[in-house]
Order: sequence, then C-alpha cells, then structure tokens
Amino acid sequence: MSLTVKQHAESMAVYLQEGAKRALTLANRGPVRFGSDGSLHPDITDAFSRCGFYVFTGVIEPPELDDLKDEVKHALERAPVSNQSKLDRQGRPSLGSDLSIPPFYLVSPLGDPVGGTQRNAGRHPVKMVTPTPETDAPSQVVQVIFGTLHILDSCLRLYGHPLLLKVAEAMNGPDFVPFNEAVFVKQPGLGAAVAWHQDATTHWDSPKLDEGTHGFNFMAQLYSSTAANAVWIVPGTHKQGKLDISSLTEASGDKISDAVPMICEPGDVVMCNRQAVHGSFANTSDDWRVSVGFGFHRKESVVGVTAKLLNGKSVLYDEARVRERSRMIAIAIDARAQRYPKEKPYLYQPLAGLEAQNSFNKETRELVVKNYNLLDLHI
Ligand SMILES: O=C(O)CCC(=O)C(=O)O
Repeated sequence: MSLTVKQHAESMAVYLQEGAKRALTLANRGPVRFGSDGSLHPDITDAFSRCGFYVFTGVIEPPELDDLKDEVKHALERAPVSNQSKLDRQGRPSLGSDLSIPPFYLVSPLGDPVGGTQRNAGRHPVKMVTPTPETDAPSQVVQVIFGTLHILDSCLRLYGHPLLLKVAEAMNGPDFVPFNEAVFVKQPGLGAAVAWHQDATTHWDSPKLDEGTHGFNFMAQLYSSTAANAVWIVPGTHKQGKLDISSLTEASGDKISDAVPMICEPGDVVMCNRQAVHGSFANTSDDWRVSVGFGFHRKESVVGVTAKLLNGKSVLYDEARVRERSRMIAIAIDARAQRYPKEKPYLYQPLAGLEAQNSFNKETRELVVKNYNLLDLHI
C-alpha cells in the first residue's frame, strides 16, 4: 500500500538527516574562485573530481534571483493543463504552445514517471517510492520546463553569466559547447521523483572515456535546496563508468546508503558531473525547489558524434550544427549585457568578432532563439 504524504516524510526523516550531515562534511562548497592564470582554483577542481559535484555559493544576487523567480512563477501559471493540451488553466494558449518542442512536461503529483520503465533509453531502472498525494492535489503538475532560453528571458540572461561561463571554459576548454537547458520544479507536497540515473549516453564504451567526457550541468537554485527536496548524488560515481543502478538499490531500496543531497541556499549554483548517479525523491516537504539547469560539454565529445536521443532517434552532431547551437551562448551574453551594462561580459572565443550577428534583438529572437532547442546536443 502506498504511503501518505506524512508517512513518506516520516519514513525519510533519518535518511535525510544523515545524508545532509554527510553532505556538509564533503568540503565541496564555496564561492567561485580562479587562479591568476584563469584556471579554476585547485580546491574546487579537486573537490569536484572527488565528489562529482560542487556547490558555488552566492552566485546569483537578489535582483536577478527575483527576476528568475517571478518569470518561473508566471510560466507555471501559463502551463498547459496536460501534456496533450495547448491551453492553460484559464483557457488561454499556454506559454510556448507555438513551439516545436512542447516546453512543459507534466506528471502525476509525487509520482515517478520514468523509474522502472524502458523510457529515456531505460536509464532509470528502479522506481522510487511514490506516496499518495492529498485528496485536493491537482491530477498533473509541472515537473520540467524545457527550452528555457526561448521562453524565459531571465534564464537566457543567466545563461550568459560571466562567472559561470568562465567556469565552463576552465572545465571544458575555451571552445566549450552547449548541451540543453531545463528548469526542474519540485512543488511542496506535489513534486514528483526523478529516479536514480546517470545522464550520459554516448561514450561509455569509448577507450578515451574519462571523468569529464560527458560534461556537466549547472543547477542554479532559486529557493533553498534541502535534504527533502534536493537532487541527491552518489559521490565518486562519475569515475566508475556505467553503473548497474539496480544493484546500488538492492540493499536499501531507493535510499542509496552513501548518497548525499545537494544542500543549497537560494542563489547557489551546483556544478554536477553528468556521469554521476543522481536522482531526487518525491517532495513531501513544505518547501519549493526550483533548479534552473544548463549544461556544457567539451567540443571534442560532441563534434562528429552520432547520438541516439532519448526518444530513440539517431542524429549526427556535425560542426555546422554545433556552431549554430553555440550561437545561443553569444546571444545570451548580449541579452545579459543589455540588462546589466556595468558587468564585464564574458567573451566566447569561438564566436569572437561575430557579436553583431549574435546580438539579442527582434530578428535573432525570431530566427535563432525560437526553437533553438531543436539543435540540443545530448550525449
Ligand atoms: O532536479 C531534479 O530533481 C533532477 C535533475 C536531474 O536529474 C538532471 O538534471 O539530470
């Protein structure tokens, strides 16, 4: 029989407390810091390499944070009522209903839509515990907003953040390239689980596989990320190749014993290795979590690669596609400069000198930004 919200919260309490304690002893959090040569401070790269994630504290300041929160809140009000609908709760066209890839992904509250199924290339083999929602819960809730850069200008501006792009350069080289962007929403008492998985799909069998092959995701936190609502990760698994997740959960079900939560304050940004085992539980706490996600790869991991997408289709990432998709970095830098003119913008070297054609304006919004995510680079 399924647990109630209260029973689930109670059944998690000790695990959450112990995991949070372990997380805070990992010495993998602090402000973004660079050495004089522009490389990331070795304390950061060492901790990231040891743990598979790092929490950059205090990256997003209040005015920008408020912008992001307001825009995400507005987007949720304009979400369709179901995955099949193009109308919001008030019968208006939902946000982005004209886009090629529907931006909103709705699921059953406190559910786990992919765990234990063959969906998403079967990379979520174990179903998480799915408590029964309260009787007044909506039948569907937004779990993910995809393609954030064409519907949420605040996310586009964040994507151009100079500190974060400098980190991406330090990690993946000056010719780093995009992955995709998505906002994960965990509403209090409703947010669904994301079953344990490793994101990476393409290079597991490569003789050149190393801990950075499949890139990383930034997860910018708009609210506190607590043990109860956070993404959890099994430290060190990013260096162990493709793992058998079923065997990790054999001993204690979905509560993997050495996993830790990504504990964050609002404005912190997690850098998470895409090869690490991670997931999140149904949110039976009283607190929101909203993570604004965007990832970057090494160029060499992407160009010339044929990837089988999560929907089963195969696609070749040639130089032209990668270059066109990378224009979103340059456009985001300009969108940010328009809002924060006193900030020194990041210079994205692959498109240096092409600033005029990559400015953010009516024309590029329509011709480049709209439906940009048809060119996402999943590996
Ligand atoms: O935010 C979450 O709950 C899950 C995020 C995740 O699994 C991912 O970004 O790959």
